[in-house]
Amino acid sequence: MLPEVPLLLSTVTEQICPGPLRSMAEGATPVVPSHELLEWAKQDKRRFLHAVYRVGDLDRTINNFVLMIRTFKTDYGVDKYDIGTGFGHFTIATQDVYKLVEDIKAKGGTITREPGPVKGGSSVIAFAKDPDGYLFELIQRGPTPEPLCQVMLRVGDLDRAIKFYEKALGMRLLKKTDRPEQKYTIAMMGYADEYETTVLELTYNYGVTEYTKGNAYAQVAISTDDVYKSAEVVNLAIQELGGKITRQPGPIPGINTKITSFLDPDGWKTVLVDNADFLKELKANE
Ligand SMILES: N[C@@H](CCC(=O)N[C@@H](CS)C(=O)NCC(=O)O)C(=O)O
Repeated sequence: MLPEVPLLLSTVTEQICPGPLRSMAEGATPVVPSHELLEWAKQDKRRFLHAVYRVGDLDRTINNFVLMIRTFKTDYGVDKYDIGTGFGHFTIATQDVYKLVEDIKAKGGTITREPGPVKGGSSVIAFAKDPDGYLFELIQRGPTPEPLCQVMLRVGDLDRAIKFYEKALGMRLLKKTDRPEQKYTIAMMGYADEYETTVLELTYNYGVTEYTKGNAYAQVAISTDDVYKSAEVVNLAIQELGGKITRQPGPIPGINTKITSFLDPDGWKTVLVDNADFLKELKANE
């Protein structure tokens, strides 16, 4: 059993998973037929482990956090990052958005959208901006084991993105919401009910097919029991839908945690991390 630790937000100023950039898993001839590989990805022990984003001043970020987020990783000497137009926000669930907004204001934080029902829907939301310019959506919900409940990324082709995450990562389309008045559609992708786990919130704005990535937001990390097999599955999805393997499966030198990483067809990065190695890292850091 994996421990029920909430998804972590990691702030970094360097690529934690450097590796040679190759166009795809070179020479990866699947030894298992592709339909079995795709099925295996759905059965694999997958969960969101953390999201990584870069900040200009780690102490400032930690001091500014009044939210339930654990941050780690250290600094690099860069004090400003470009968030780009594609990254949307991290969503934090709280039982009382109004109170959280008051707390953030009292501590000098910036609220960019006052609490109230989302336009075109009923969930009560607000938005806060952190010192690096990252937006945090605050959403009112009952108690949850995963307070960091959504990572919102904008995509240029929603059907392609849904197919990609289903195939490459064995995720399920948990919910699709179209808001024609607001001219956007969102797809919630994940491994379990969106009220129980962190999900990817993929947003398509009508007619917008390109966004800038900037260099601030980095990636989400997802667990797997087998990074090698995972890379073969990802490769199948890449061949059909686009994307790129950015790190071949294998241990990170010095740490020995096995990972593989890739970009989706929109250029968003995911790192798959070996379950047992990740638990070893957690224990070592206790
Ligand atoms: N054009 C928006 C589409 C996504 C969107 O509007 N999301 C909702 C939350 S699901 C929102 O931010 N609503 C703002 C509001 O209700 O004030 C974007 O790209 O951020």
